Amino acid sequence: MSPAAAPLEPDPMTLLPPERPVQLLDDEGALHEVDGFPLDLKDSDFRDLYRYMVLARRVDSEAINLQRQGQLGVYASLLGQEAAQVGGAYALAEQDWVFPSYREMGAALVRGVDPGSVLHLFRGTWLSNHDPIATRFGLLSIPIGTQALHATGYAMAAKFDGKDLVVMSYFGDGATSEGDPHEAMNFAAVYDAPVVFFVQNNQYAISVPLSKQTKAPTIAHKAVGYGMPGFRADGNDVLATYAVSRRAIDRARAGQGPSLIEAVTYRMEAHTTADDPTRYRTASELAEWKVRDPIARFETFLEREGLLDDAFRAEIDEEARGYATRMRAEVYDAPHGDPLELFEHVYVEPPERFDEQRALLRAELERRE
Ligand SMILES: Cc1ncc(C[n+]2csc(CCOP(=O)(O)OP(=O)(O)O)c2C)c(N)n1
Repeated sequence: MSPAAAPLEPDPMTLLPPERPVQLLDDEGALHEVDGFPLDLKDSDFRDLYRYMVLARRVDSEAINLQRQGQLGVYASLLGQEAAQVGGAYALAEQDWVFPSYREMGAALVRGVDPGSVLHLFRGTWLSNHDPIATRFGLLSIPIGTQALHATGYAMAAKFDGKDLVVMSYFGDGATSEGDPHEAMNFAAVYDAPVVFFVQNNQYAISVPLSKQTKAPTIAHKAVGYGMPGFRADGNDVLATYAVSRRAIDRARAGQGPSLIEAVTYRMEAHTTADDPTRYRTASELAEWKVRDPIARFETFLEREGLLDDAFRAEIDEEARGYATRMRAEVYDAPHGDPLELFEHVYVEPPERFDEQRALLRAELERRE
């Protein structure tokens, strides 16, 4: 007989996920250990997790400011999702890879990507100014769910090459309603690829609430159909997102294949700076989630543990100001590239229609000069 599953992990036989997400920090910031999800963190890790979350929030608000100043065309905020992003990325090893969507500034910070560099995508100057190979952090992906395929492909190749690495793909609840993540998860399961699909269930796909985009009881249930475990984590509890990710990453590294993590969270800001969320969600819903703020909850924990003092806060503040300065320096009036570059780097041997389209665009640009 298989041992009884801990109540908060998927059933080993049916793979069915638990209803209640894993939570290590309660709403008052008190730590409760959960069977099957041990914490292997030191005090310095706790402080680091806090530092990354605060920096992510500060960098995020600076990006919103830059958009409001007209320096960025659009920006997708992570406000409220700091714990989901930071906890997951923090559980990765140095050699592991991340394939992000467009909302992963927090995960980017943890991986050592300079936030200013990725803003080029939102300014439309270039795809990014970071080196994906050096940082093992893929380019931000605007087409929904495509990065899940990149993640599976990369993980399958790494396995074929006998490399010790795990790949994490971040995407949203809405992405699970599209074809690419479906194919990515199925292939990953069939090939036992070392990949973790980290779904930030922030309750909305732009204006479409979760209840209107899936009939599945939870996002984690979708894993059952692929034959992989689906874990659920309180996405506003950084210790839960870390511990659940640790478990899924260790599994993948040990050759046991992929898993899906559903981090239950909430997007506190608009979908992007081009969106008006008051048209589709209520002030009371927002207020309900505000009290579950991931940073405030972790702060209470750190204070209880005596790990937070003014000197540390000042240090983070200084670091955040440094980031903001560099972000402004990087994107302020950064020149736009040549639109004709659209046609570069796509095909080794471009099809004929590319030549026609390039000529059309060139003529259009000349007419506007
Ligand atoms: C292939 C594709 N289809 C549609 C869109 C338009 N679109 C942009 S964001 C979005 C919703 C995504 O929601 P979700 O996956 O939950 O991620 P979130 O934005 O909430 O982080 C859609 C449909 C797109 N970018 N790419």
